Amino acid sequence: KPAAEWWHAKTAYQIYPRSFFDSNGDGIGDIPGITSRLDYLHSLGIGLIWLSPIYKSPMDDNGYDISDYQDIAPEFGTLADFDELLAEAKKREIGIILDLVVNHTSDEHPWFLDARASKDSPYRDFYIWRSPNEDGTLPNDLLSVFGGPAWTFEAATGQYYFHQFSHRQPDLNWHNPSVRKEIYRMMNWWLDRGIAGFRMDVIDRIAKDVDRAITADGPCLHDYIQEMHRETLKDRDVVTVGEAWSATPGSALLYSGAQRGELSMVFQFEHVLQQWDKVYGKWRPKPFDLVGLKAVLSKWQYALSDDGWNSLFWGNHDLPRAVSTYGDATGYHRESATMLATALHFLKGTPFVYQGEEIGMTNATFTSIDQYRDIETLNMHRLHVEAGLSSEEFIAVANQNARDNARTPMQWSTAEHGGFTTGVPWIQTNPNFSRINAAKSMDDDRSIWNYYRRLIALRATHSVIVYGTYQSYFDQHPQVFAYTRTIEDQRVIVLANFSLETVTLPLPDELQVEGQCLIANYQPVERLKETIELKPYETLAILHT
Ligand code: TEU
Ligand code: CA
Repeated sequence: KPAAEWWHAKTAYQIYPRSFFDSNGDGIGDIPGITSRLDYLHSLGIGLIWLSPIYKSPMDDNGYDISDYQDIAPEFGTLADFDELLAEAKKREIGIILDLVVNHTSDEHPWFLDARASKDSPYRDFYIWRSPNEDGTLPNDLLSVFGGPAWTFEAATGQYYFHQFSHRQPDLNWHNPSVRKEIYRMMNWWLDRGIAGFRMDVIDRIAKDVDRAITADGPCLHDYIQEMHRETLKDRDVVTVGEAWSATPGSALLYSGAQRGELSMVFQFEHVLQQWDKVYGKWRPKPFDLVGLKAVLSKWQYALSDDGWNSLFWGNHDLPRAVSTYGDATGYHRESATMLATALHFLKGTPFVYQGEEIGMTNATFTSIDQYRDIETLNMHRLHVEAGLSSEEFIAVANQNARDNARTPMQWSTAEHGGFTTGVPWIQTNPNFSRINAAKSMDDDRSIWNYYRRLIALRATHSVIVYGTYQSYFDQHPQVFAYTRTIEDQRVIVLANFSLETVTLPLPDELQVEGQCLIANYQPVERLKETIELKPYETLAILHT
């Protein structure tokens, strides 16, 4: 059993700064805006904030393209604003973790500006350069995640540089010890400032071996993470989350095993990938499959039960809104949003709430490509249209899975633009803000927001939710997710109906118990008999002692 850590019982909240709160009317969310909303997060019970990138950046990928790791983007504020945010968060016992984006820099980073100018630059080997093949073709056929080749030609020096994302995000060469040294120095600079840790962007892709066409999970990956740990994290009481789309339960134990000296946990995406087409990914929707989803969730609960640690999330800034994806954003909005929260927050691991999820924000309903802002979506739109798809057909899919679904402004109130800005927002606010907004949700005791607040408080006060052993039930049931968490003489039973039908569920003897209803989104239930009838999206958790 892993030793208890301060962050085990915390609930985390992800802020996408650009869309959270605009303090000065320029239409872009900013750091003073976040500071002004700390009381909101504190009253929700949040103990940890993950801030998406706030560093200086030309914003080709909304800050995931960094041109100065030790400065703040002027549209977000200043270092003084950041220090104030940190201090104010600390007063409320909220730790702040920063996004560490070190697989690549911006093409405007001084290292790259110098490297691209000459083959003799001292920074040339900070990046990955290859000459064209003899017949003039690209070094190989590796592709960028955002579409098109992963190689861009640099005429000044006659070579290609490698980029797994946009051509404005050149990949760093982690096999160069000077690169690693610079990164560790920069990490220590932030850690000394008092941050609570890092979320590490595409950490599974840093140790690529391009000549063998290896991108994720490359050779030396875990050596580098262990070195990073020795040079920066060791002897500091911080929390780290590595983003790893390639993670399996096996590799997650390497990343997060207690004796490994690597990370606290990873974001793994098997539950997301399970829903995507094997070949076409998210651009070809698949019908929702609860049995498959449960199999993935259970697999991870069992695999990391004795060592390692899970992160728990339905959404983030790259994924569509949870209630639109797994629930019913119209007819059963409150019921399905609270059901999803329950199903996730009683699992073992650290829950991450993505901004707006706590009020049930839904996908955007854009009708024209001009309304989209995301580089990935704009690139994919161009490529799909070139390949013969109509713009309307593409937008129908983008409305389900594009990243901008999660990036529309946070809906604070019924004021214009949802109270996010007094100016013109950088991306359109979802017009449903008059119905779905924080002010209204905080006011109503039965709201999604108040339900999240109760859930988060339960985790903080019940060690069975933090450490209890997981056991799933009804694995083949196509509508209900059911599991228990057990520690010593305490057992929590969680039932969640993922469908808009009423389900009659016969219960096995061991679940026919009486207890305290911890939470429920219809009527509280204290006693489970031979059968239970679960209404559409009904959920409940009972503590039996
Ligand atoms: O995301 C990694 C990543 O692979 C995503 O781009 C994801 O695959 C894609 O959205 C699915 O279609 C991280 C960041 O979270 C993302 O915002 C950045 O764009 C990306 O890295 C590059 O830094
Ligand atoms: Ca602003």
